[in-house]
Amino acid sequence: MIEPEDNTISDSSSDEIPNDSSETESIAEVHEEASKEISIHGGEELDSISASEITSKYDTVIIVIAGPKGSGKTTLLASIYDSFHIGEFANCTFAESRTLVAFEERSHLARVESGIHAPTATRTPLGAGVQFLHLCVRQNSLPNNSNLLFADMSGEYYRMAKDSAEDCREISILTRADYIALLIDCELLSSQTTRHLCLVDARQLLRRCIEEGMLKSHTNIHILYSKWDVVIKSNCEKELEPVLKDFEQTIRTTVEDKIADMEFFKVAASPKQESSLGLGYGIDTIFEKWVKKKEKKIELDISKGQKSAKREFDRFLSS
Ligand SMILES: Nc1nc2c(ncn2[C@@H]2O[C@H](COP(=O)(O)OP(=O)(O)OP(=O)(O)O)[C@@H](O)[C@H]2O)c(=O)[nH]1
Ligand SMILES: [Mg+2]
Repeated sequence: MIEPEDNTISDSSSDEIPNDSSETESIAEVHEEASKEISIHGGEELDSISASEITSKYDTVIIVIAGPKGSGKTTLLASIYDSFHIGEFANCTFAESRTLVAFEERSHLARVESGIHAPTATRTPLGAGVQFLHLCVRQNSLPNNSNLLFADMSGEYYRMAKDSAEDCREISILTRADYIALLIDCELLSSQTTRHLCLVDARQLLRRCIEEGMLKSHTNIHILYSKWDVVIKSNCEKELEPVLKDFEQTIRTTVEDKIADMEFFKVAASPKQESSLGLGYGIDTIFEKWVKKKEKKIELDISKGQKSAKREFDRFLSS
């Protein structure tokens, strides 16, 4: 079972509130002070409460980055951030981010990692729960800014959700996602030994999400074949073609009528130096789709469910 996240101050200490009213009052004051602090953004990842401050103020696109351990989720986020450093990206310009430190950290680690080949350097720990990264951009053709919230989580969640209905239901943010970007690791896809299993795992996760009601009619699923440079290097593009065609047909049949849309992309957030693919290959196309204004605004008002909900996620999702 997924361990509960490190809950907010009000949640984690609620059991300890004594009956004495004066003491209760002083604890309440401390809590109030603490929640004020939460809304002062230090640039780190947002928890669900701080994330919902954004979603309640702005029309926000929620993108869940999902995929097995090491499939490149964190590197993908780093690559988006880095692209805005260079300048205009996907017909957008950077406006602001409340999680600059978190982006900077990922970007730094991704750079270090690609340089020294230390595969564990950027691993997102399971204990970190789901972390939200915020990005506000201006799409060049539109007058208003677009707010995006990315949910980054450890690949362990993916495995647990795939294997257990209960754990799958606990990733409640899936039900609110406008986009679920599901990464399929081409390192696994390129090898005959791991290819079958990695596709079966992805299918199994989606089936589980359907069974547990985690995919909604507003959900868009983007399947990202990550590290596409590895496929090119392994010279197995032709060999993979029918395999992927078959995989895509099968999952379309499984989920397409339950969700808004499903698309497939070949990407390489951080291709190895010898690759002919550019940095962030294919990411601009996807990002442009994410930024596009949603047709339907989803209000996330945490206050209504805050008292009864036990977990941060649940409070985030109460509306
Ligand atoms: N060749 C290649 N390697 C990549 C690419 N993107 C990421 N990687 C490498 O894949 C490894 C894992 O990347 P992460 O971004 O940490 O993966 P993750 O999905 O966040 O992993 P967890 O947080 O453990 O679930 C790192 O060594 C990256 O350098 C890519 O486009 N091409
Ligand atoms: Mg990660």
